[in-house]
Amino acid sequence: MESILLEKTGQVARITLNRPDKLNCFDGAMALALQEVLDQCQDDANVRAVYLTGAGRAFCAGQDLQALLGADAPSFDTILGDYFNPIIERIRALEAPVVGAVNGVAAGAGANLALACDIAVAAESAGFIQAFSKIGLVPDSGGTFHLPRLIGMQKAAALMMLGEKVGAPEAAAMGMIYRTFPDGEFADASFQLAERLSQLPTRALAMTKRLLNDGVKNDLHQQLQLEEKLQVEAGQTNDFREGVDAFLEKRKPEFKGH
Ligand code: LHQ
Repeated sequence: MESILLEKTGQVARITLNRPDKLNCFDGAMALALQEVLDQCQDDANVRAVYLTGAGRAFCAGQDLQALLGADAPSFDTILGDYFNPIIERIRALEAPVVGAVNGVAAGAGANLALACDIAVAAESAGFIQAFSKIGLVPDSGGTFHLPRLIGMQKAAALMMLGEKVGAPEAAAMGMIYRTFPDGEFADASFQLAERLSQLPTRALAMTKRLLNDGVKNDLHQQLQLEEKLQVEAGQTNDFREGVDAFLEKRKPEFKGH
């Protein structure tokens, strides 16, 4: 059974974490397979949105803890340097927006994988656990970068130190994720979000993502300069012309993504 599935529906790439009997926790092969499909998404001009979800009842339980045992267990350097970090960096660098569709529990690196997505949404019964402290580790996979920026230092510290589970509605209320959907509607509603994104002006969304990425390290002057540069670029796209034409003609725009 493939541990990562990639299917294309229209211009959406659906990536499924697929080890449901182990709550989609990652071993090395699965991490490398996810890197590979993220590269395929980046290289395919026809992919205008990415949808990342888990098979079965969980989103992802982080690192496969069983794979840490035995003589051929990977070192922690390898697990982070070769497996998880390149996944997080690929998601942040991917030009197409990534929807993290958290269908069930997201724990450890699995929770932080969801937080690295551009728009994370969750089923109402899903939950997030910064499980690291429970096993004597520190948060990784970008969690200490993304979580305090999303919910503030105090709450991030409490969640990361206590390792308590946060239910999806509470996660949405504190700004950790964009929103929840009722369980019965989750699969369709979250996928529709990715479909909507795939019909928007893709170049402008990619530049928006770059602005948000760079905004955390730039000062105001640098950020204003970058906004100006990218707005000039956005203003040269066909989608900008189409957006203005459609507005003036009082019709729905048909964005082509360039
Ligand atoms: C698992 C796992 C799992 C193996 C469920 N591994 N089997 C970076 C650097 C270096 C080293 C380490 O890691 C990292 C990054 C990290 O991600 S560290 C954090 C690793 N993850 C965790 O500590 C979470 C461990 N899992 C859990 O706490 C629970 O399974 C949660 C709360 C996610 C779900 O609980 P339940 O709904 O009660 O399910 P369960 O515990 O019964 O799990 C179902 C099965 O999945 C079970 O197997 P079994 O054969 O008994 O049915 C679990 O052993 C297996 N599983 N997570 N990470």
